Amino acid sequence: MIEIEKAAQKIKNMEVRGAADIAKFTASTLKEFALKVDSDFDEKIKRAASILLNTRPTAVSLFNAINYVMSYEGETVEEKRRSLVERANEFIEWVNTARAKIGEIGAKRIKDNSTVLTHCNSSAALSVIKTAFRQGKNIEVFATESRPRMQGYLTVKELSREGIPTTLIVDSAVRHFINEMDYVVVGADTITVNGALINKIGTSQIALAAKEARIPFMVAAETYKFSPKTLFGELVVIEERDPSEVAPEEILRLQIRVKNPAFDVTPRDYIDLIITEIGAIPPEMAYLVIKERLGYTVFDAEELKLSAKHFD
Ligand code: RUB
Repeated sequence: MIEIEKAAQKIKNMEVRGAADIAKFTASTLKEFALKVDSDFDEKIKRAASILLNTRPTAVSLFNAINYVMSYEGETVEEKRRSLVERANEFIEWVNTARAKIGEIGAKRIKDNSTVLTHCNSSAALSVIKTAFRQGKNIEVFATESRPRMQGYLTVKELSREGIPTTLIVDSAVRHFINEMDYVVVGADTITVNGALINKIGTSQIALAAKEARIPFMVAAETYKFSPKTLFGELVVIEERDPSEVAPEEILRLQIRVKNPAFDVTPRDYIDLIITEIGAIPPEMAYLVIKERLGYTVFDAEELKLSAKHFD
């Protein structure tokens, strides 16, 4: 179990981060682990899944990845192993192909000679931007720092490697620049059944500024970012991270509270379009994705518990 603990630590300390990469890394960690298990297969895999699930609470991609891989079948250890490995490979393939497809679909929405604002570091959002640029569109990007973990630095590095003209701004400068933007494109950690977006803290303020300025606000989200759990009434847990990420020791020593929520909720009214690998949809269609694509309906509450029980 030591390699599982190590993998879990990588997710917790954000060495592996971003909803898609967390999901993919988890599927591949479970697969590697399954290849080594020789006895008590179900029990050991369940323990491993549970450790991985308890790393970060907000991105439903982690839950969906584990649920997908854990729905393996078979009687013997060999059969179970083969089935699990196959499912893990399928999930990894899903992550890779969806990202590219989102790029293709989303790029069609980006016009030539336009400026795009993005927040944090989303592989799906960057796939849209990079695809549009590679198609020869003349585009420019504004990227926020995304305090406190500065994922914006990763974004500007990636964009500058690509040769895309990029401007880095502090998070609080968004409204100052919003009228110079043509689009906002961000990623997603979770999309709820009512079409709300959960993404990096600050996303909802950007959506508010975009709405006020009538700038289209688009979300790039693979269908495994849609939450079946919200269909059964569960609220999305917003991860609260350590205050030390926000303030230095001299401030933390004062008699004050420091709050550090990692994500926030953008209501669906602020979202123009969600770009998924199966099409560009309005947020109102979230339930259909959960039903048709992920296979859950309101009648499946028991079934959800059943599959979740694998790693409770
Ligand atoms: C990352 C973040 C990203 C989404 C989508 O937060 O909020 O916008 O996860 O990313 P953190 P992707 O850095 O705290 O993990 O499109 O790559 O899945």
